[in-house]
Amino acid sequence: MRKPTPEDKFSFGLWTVGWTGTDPFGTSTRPALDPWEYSDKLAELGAWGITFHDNDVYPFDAPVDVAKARVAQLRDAAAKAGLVIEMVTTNTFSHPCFKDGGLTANDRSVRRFGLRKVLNAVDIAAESGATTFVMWGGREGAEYDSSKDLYAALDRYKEGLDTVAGYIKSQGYDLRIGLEPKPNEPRGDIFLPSIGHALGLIAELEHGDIVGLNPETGHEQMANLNYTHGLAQALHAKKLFHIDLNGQKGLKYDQDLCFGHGDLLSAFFTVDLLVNGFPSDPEGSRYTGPIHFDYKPSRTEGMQGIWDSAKANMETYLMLAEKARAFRADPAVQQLMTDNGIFDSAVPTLAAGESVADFLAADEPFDADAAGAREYRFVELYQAAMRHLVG
Ligand code: 3MF
Ligand code: MG
Ligand code: MG
Ligand code: MG
Repeated sequence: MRKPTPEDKFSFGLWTVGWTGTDPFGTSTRPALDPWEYSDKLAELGAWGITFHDNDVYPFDAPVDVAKARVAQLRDAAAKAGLVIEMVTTNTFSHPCFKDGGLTANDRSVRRFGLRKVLNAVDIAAESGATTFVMWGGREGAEYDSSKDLYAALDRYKEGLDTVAGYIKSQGYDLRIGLEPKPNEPRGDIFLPSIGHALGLIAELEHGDIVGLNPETGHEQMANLNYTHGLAQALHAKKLFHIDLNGQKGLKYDQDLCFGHGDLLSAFFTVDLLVNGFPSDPEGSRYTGPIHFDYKPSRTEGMQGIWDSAKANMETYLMLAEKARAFRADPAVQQLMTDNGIFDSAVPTLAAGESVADFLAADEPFDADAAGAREYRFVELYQAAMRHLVG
């Protein structure tokens, strides 16, 4: 497989390669490097960009001058390595003060502090040249339904998002917000648990034009949802601003495996959508943003395993991209897609200019039995994908 290049737009969160293996049951299994120590190696492996939370770079309680100096040092290292900082986000989940949320905490003083922290990270994002600002509300949620006025909490979420989006506009920043849905973990139930829920709230925002989505493979799969379908709906709404690719094996804790190390066929169709678009390929319906990985090198791995796994994400994506292109270019696949009726689905159900009255008045013959007996051959097309993938 060819080596990744910056044209592939692969990027990594500092918290991914930088994860030391701490989990609820055990301490770290690897040392932490300084945030600026990851750039050279990532660039060498062929990555294009990096992303970070404010507190991946400086501690929660760092004085302003220390925080600024550390971000500057990271920016410098990234620039020297030829990496872009494409996305920045805020940690509103680690410190105990956020145990009941950042923007939706019942405690108003926490919400005011959380909002300030987010706005501060927005400034850092803009100064770092990032074009996406991700908001994962990991602690926005509850374990106990009795603990929340859910209507008010959604109002506070909306208020917080509109304040951040309005601030971005007022500062003239070239930034768009990507909301990252997740059903649970660390909260029992997180607000905005799926792509659809997030799209619903975005539609209610005053500044929703610059608010979209950053869907993560594993998060949708933790809700037993189809990630590729979710990406499609976000694209349909013109709201797919960013992605978090990784691997997840069904309904478990958030595994953050390497991309493709979970449901491989699902990953294949995710890549097919990302590289080939929809069969009808309407203008502007393609995703052109970063191919961002949000995974964790398993805690069984040492420093070698960090780089093995970072490479694995990119290698698998490139292998699947090659297979997905060959799949669509295969004449037998095109014929099966025709037989499946896939191209027919792009034809509007009503004719151009046809009124509902004309439609209802039309005495159109329909052979229900013939339609019921139709052979779609969906299985054979899927098997053709299987042949391309593992044949
Ligand atoms: C948690 C996540 C987060 C988000 C990050 C912003 C720590 O499950 O996926 O990673 O991705 O906060 O991008
Ligand atoms: Mg995650
Ligand atoms: Mg995850
Ligand atoms: Mg994520």
